[in-house]
Amino acid sequence: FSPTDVTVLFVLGGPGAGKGTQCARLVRDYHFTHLSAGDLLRAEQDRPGSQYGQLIRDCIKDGAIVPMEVTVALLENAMRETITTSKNKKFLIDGFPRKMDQALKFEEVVCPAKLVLFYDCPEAEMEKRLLERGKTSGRADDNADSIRKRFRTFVETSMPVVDHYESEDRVVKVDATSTPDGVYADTQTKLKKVLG
Ligand code: UP5
Ligand code: MG
Repeated sequence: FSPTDVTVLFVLGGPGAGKGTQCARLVRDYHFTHLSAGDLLRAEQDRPGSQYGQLIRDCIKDGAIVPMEVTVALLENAMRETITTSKNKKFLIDGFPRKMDQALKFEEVVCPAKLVLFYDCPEAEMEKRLLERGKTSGRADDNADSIRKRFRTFVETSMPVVDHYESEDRVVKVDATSTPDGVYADTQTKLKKVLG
């Protein structure tokens, strides 16, 4: 596909900041296709015959970043499939890029992102949300030990990506502490200002 007629928004934020929750609302109202890198990795992990299953399982449990070749390929395939089957070319890429090498690679080989939506949330609030979700989510990383590791990776590895985009003036930052609908209202206001 041609990078020039594809629109990509990166949706970033710490673990449990509400990226998926907000993406669902944006999909409902603006006809984006939502691609969560974490969801794609979990699906690949469970795909019979995948050569990356164990690697992905280990990384997710440790809150570590899966090597970018795997994630970029999954995203690129999903985009290609969406464009072929539904003709939709507007994508929310959720939870990616979370390491500088991924950011540079994706924008080089797939396409540049139009902007970066960043959900800003204090750790204490994110931890509360994840522990609550962990009671029923079945996610291997919704436990105190994995959450601590996810937070560390976020601060050390993923925030520099946000700072990089911030320095290029490409970040729309939204406070993610209020209710889901409150955060969404703020998202809409800020996106409107930037995208019109
Ligand atoms: N909730 C949401 N919004 C709320 C609000 N405003 N008020 C109160 N509660 C709110 O929300 C989390 C929980 O909070 C839910 O129960 C929700 O109802 C509630 P959600 O919308 O799911 O938040 P989200 O930010 O999407 O949290 P998630 O857990 O998905 O974030 P992560 O970034 O940790 O997870 P992800 O799936 O993206 O990645 C998982 C792992 O995959 C990574 O740790 C890493 O190991 C691996 N990975 C890579 O290696 N490479 C990648 O590129 C991507 C992932
Ligand atoms: Mg998510």
